Amino acid sequence: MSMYSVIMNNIKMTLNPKDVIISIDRPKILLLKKHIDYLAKYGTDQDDYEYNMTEYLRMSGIYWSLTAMELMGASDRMPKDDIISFISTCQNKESGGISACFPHDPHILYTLSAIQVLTMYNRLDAIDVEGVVKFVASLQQPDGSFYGDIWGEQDTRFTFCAVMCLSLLHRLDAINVDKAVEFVLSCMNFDGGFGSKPGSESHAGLIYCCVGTLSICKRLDALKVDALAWWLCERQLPSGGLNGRPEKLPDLCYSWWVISSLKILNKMRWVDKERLEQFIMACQDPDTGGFSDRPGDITDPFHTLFGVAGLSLLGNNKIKPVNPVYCMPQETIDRLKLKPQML
Ligand code: GRG
Repeated sequence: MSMYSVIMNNIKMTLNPKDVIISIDRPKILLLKKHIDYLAKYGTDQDDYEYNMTEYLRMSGIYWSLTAMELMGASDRMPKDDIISFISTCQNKESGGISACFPHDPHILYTLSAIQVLTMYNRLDAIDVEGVVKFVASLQQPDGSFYGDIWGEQDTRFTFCAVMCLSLLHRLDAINVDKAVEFVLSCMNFDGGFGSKPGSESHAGLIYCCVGTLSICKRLDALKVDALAWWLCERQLPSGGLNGRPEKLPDLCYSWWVISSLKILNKMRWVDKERLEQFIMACQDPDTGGFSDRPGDITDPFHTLFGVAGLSLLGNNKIKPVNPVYCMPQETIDRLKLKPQML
């Protein structure tokens, strides 16, 4: 590509980025009760098509719903006893790992979700905690990285899951933390961002995972803070929404991945909070309740958590404070006396 086309493309992107237009009839205020009713009802019809098609991520689904409900002060609307006994059935007796749903294979992501849920309920006694520690530690590789499960996919997401999970259990001593940090730093790019493995493109979701890992391991000193925060705030589009990397459409979930990272870096003032709040509000469905990825799309518990948690970071006083590293209520993190590093 000639220098002329590079410059022309840059001008085109600046003047006309991929984005959405928010129509004037989209919601502008928080529909709290609608969201509580939506999550309370979600999963009660076990014949529902969508419910059955999402079995492979059930454990994370419970984490997304429960966390959103906790933040909205309505966790009593969730079936606590059923959730706790469901989690017990998902722990694999040999490996100690936890699956999304019995009889799926255990995976570090669902193991983390289960630990987050049991921590919020203060019910770690419902599982074999030593088994979980053994499972997570068994996934660390000689280069410090983590596999997600026995099949060997390597990704910075799994490092974050391992570190967050063990820190919630106060068992970071079970892994080589210095090596885990070394692997994360080997994924840092020239733009200050991080990808899934060394040399992979920077992506806001993975930046959250790497910044979160470094925060828990108290190694934020290793970041190129200004370059990284600049890349993150450039994710905001004229609609106010954020994308996850250049030339992509905005998606509500980046209101979490980007804003939590900026919060940890103490650079939230680098985005336009009012326009972001307007975008998040526009992603609510006034009929069904819940939030969607973009205004007018179908809602789901994943985007509902990140809508609620994003608004919490923006300081909405109808929602409880969320911890930007753990994506759990700040009161839970305080109860555990955890102090992730913040700049
Ligand atoms: C405790 C909140 C919490 C998370 C656990 C698994 C994990 C740790 C974090 C996932 C971070 C991540 C990679 C988020 C991105 C999710 C997403 C919308 C991916 C879509 O990627 P593309 O490339 O989408 O399909 P874009 O937006 O780039 O078009």
